[in-house]
Amino acid sequence: MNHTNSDRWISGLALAGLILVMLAFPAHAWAHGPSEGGASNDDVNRLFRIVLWIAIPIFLLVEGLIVYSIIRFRRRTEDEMPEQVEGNTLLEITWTVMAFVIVTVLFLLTLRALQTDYNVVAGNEDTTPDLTVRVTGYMFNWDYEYVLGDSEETGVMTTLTMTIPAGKNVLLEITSTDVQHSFWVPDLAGKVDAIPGYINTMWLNASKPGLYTGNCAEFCGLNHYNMLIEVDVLESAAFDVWLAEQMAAASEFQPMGIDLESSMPAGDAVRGAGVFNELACNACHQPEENQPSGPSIKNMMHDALSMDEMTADAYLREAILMPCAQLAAGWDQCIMPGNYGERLDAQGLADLIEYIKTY
Ligand code: HEC
Ligand SMILES: [Cu+2]
Repeated sequence: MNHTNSDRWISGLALAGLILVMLAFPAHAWAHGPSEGGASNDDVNRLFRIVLWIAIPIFLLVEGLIVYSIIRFRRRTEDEMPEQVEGNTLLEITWTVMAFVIVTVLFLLTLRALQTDYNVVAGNEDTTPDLTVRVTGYMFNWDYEYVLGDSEETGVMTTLTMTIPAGKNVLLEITSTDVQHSFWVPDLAGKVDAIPGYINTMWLNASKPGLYTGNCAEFCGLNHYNMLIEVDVLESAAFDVWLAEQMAAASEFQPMGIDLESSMPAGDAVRGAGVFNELACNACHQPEENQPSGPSIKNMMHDALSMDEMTADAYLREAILMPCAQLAAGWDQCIMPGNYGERLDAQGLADLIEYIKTY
């Protein structure tokens, strides 16, 4: 019979295709595999390995029996019927009890891992963190505020990148100002939701310096895919230097607030481009038209020049410091963060405006 032969060819090709597809993606499959990045991850990894070692023999047993049965009991003649077996009480009780025992053991181990995860860094009784970072999610970014210990304000705030020391106990206090987000850096720790009006905590103790990346893990709007997380883990001494520099800069810093009146220094477009990235304005404003997250940066100057009652500079200044005061043409919702006045001084604002003008 010819068709069984071609059936074999088709299954063979399908299998080869599947293997090729699987070989093409291993980089993605492993990108967030178990890693050794941080202490709270160690518990998760331990749990993962235990489950893996329980699952491997079961997998081999089940697949082995399937393959054995396929070969041993295959149909040899057109009208052959296999022996009909109706139930086996002993076998059924055995596998029910075994499954129950396995699930119970995994449940208890998971419960233990959850507790060490959320209480304090594994094996450490100290409940005062070396550093606290207040993590605030908003569409579509994260702001980080640094606090020494659990209460000594530093005045340092960053966007885009969170910088922390290696080998120290860092407490994250995670919240959101708008909708629900989720903070997830797979190589450092598990996922913790960022919920408006509520603070969730997570302990980090990153073992190795390096740049760790993650993503908002809760669908939060059209630019959710681009709500990235970067954690820069520095050697403890390098972190102290970084923090001292940031604190010095923060103490000199004179935020604009909602000042729309005072005269401004001359701006510099190149520096402005840096500010635009640092404050992650580009998360919402790209050069492309018709983005759902914000007006194209290319249209800003056009919109600013078409204001009759104010100058282009005054319009851009107001649009940045008080985004809800008047919405850009075609927009009926204020989703731009309203706190840039706290993040910009007069020079930063002037630089930003100068940069927008280059489009
Ligand atoms: C969460 C997304 C988001 C972020 C982040 C954001 N914006 Fe906006 N921005 C908007 C939206 C939406 C509008 C239109 C509605 C409005 O005017 O508030 C807007 C409007 C503007 C306008 C007026 C544009 C026009 O064509 O009239 C300017 C200027 C502007 N943003 C600058 C900035 C700058 C500078 C930053 C960073 C410091 C920034 N935005 C960060 C979403 C964002
Ligand atoms: Cu989000």
